[in-house]
Amino acid sequence: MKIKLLATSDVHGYVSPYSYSDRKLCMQGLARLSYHIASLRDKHTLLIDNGDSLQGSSLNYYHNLYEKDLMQPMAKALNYLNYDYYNLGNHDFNYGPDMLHQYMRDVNATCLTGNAFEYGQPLGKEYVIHRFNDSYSIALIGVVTQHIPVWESTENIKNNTFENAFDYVKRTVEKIRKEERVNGICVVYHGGHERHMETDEPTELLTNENLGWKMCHEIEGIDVLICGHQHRSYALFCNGVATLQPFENAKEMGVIEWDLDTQEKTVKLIKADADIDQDLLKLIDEEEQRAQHWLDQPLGRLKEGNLLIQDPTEARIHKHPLISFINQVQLYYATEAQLSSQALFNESVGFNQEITMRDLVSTYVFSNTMKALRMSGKTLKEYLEKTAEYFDAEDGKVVVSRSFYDPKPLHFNYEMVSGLDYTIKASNPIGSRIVEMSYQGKPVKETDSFVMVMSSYRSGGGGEFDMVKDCEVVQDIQKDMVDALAEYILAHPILEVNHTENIKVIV
Ligand SMILES: [Mn+2]
Repeated sequence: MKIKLLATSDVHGYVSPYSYSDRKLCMQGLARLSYHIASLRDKHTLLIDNGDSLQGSSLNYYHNLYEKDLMQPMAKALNYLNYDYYNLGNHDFNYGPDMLHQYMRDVNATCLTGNAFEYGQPLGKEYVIHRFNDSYSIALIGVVTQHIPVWESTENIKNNTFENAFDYVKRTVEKIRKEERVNGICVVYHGGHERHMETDEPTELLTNENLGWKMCHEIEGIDVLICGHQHRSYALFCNGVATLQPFENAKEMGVIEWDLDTQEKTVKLIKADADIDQDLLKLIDEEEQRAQHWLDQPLGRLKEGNLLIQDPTEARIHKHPLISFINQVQLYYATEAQLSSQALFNESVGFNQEITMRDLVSTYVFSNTMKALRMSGKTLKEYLEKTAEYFDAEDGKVVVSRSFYDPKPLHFNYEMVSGLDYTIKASNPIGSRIVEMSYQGKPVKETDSFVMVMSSYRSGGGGEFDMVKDCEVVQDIQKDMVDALAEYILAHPILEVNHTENIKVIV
């Protein structure tokens, strides 16, 4: 028997193919995968979503904020497309347990997530045996990266525990091989590969956030591994295991063709380039229209000029006034902090002179809250040394270090601190690039003490900023950054930006 597995991952609320920043038509969204699904599907096909559905697009954002009692648009879309199984991703925990439970109730597909527990009970199935007929079946195991507590606010996951995904899969595969008779095992993992598939070299710090490579190499009996979480795009064999990761926002779908008799498999990705399924768009149209209307409401006005990003690299080398402005807003909420740290995200658009919600959601593209941490001058220096890794020197010029765009863009990991003067010398070795650092005109000493506000993602050590994750939390500001920005702008209808050129980046 020949079966097919169709897989999406990290869809992040993208049903519609239109960009929320500029309304342009893009190659993304479930509505542009729908006809691909229909043409590939037969009675031996399973359609699987691998998590990170609830957070992301403006449609989701609007829904989660204002219409959370209605059915989640992503649940409507998954049901319309008749998904068979779904997994949970780390971002599905961003809006707390009520939202997650409502989503899980609304989605008709079966939840696979076995290594995420609530009050000790798994949120999904331990594993599933999917029977195609009396003779043919496969086992499905769903897992999510156990790193969720690194990023998630404690309030949202206070009743949850997460088992190491590798340990869970190893144990469960062994159990299935002992107790069940199946034609194969498919692992659906909201996590990715931590090493290069050809050279076996690490592609990131090996923190156990992603364990796909290890699963392929150290667990006997996995036939297929569907990955996600990293927002990467690949389809290949890793140590004989058919594995893939479809790109974010439903830009791609993974297709695995699997002959259960010969165990031959093919693995590929297809692009979201089909005609738009208008019936699917109609299903979410009312909510989409309300979200679009809300996006265009002006909130306030900049006194002078705009804060649009023309050249993102320039905007990082010479801290852009947009970053000064976001730092100013963070310091407004973090009343105990002297310093504020902020990154310019990949593809952030910036603000027009008349600022709308559309400007905010296309600039602050993550769902973060803020934390103000107490740290020593020594820790602050380590923090700046970490962020200074973003640059390199080449032919007498400052350039972006390769690891920040290959294998995937990580520009959001370059932090710019306001409230402090410092100089980064890009040609110095990593770890000794901060050549000047002063606060209110005085050089910073290791024993000095500061309070710095930053995103909840960063304060948890995200992006390998391990030096801050154990710092004392002085203020935990449980406000989504887009809300924080909107509230600040509404309270200050004519906005002045306190911009200083406090960061020098030199060769
Ligand atoms: Mn994701």
